[in-house]
Amino acid sequence: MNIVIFGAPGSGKGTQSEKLIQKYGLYHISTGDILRKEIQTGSELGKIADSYISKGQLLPDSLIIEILDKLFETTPETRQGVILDGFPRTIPQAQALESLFLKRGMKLTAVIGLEVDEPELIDRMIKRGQISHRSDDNLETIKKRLDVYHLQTTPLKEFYLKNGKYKAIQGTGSVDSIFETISKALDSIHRD
Ligand code: B4P
Repeated sequence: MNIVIFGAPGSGKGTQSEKLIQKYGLYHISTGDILRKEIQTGSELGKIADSYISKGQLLPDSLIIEILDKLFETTPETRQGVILDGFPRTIPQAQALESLFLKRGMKLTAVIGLEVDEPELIDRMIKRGQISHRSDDNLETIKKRLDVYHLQTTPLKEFYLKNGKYKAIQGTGSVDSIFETISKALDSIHRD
């Protein structure tokens, strides 16, 4: 199983991914986590990532695609199935994922689209910011991230609806009830 978990910032991609990796034994690839680790260690990549993340912008496609390609090349565990959390975020990234999978004989099972309205997204990220102190979880940057999401990331929904991979999931309610809905959707795809 190779899954993309898709949604606006704060829609619960990371939260649901944690549960999905436990149930399905998938390898978790969170581009946000990868970049935050680089920032923590103060690497060159971390410095570049910080300059985009703290402004609520996406990193350049070429850079993020190179990171992913290297990760697949050097991580044999990705062959057991992956959950991609935060990638792809643009059409060029989705096209790169297609060739990345093709090169390795992997197939995309489904795109789980977590759908949450904007006031709830803002509320969640503000709350998270109070605990995480993430440089991008403040109101000004959150608004910028939502603009970027509408402009650069939402076209992906159409992209994946067209190829029949997109499964819309209501992303509000308890974490467990959302997880149950996702599991049912995945189990029915797997049975077919
Ligand atoms: P990400 O790390 O992907 O950040 P995110 O979209 O904010 O997180 P997510 O949707 O996973 O939210 P979470 O589960 O934590 O990206 C950060 C930045 O990195 C991007 O803005 C960009 O700059 C850069 N980046 C990453 N990938 C990139 C790419 N491919 N290309 C270019 N740049 C890239 O949930 C949020 C909060 O809600 C949590 O506090 C959680 O506890 C809470 N929550 C979750 N589910 C809930 C529920 N059901 N009810 C109530 N609260 C809930």
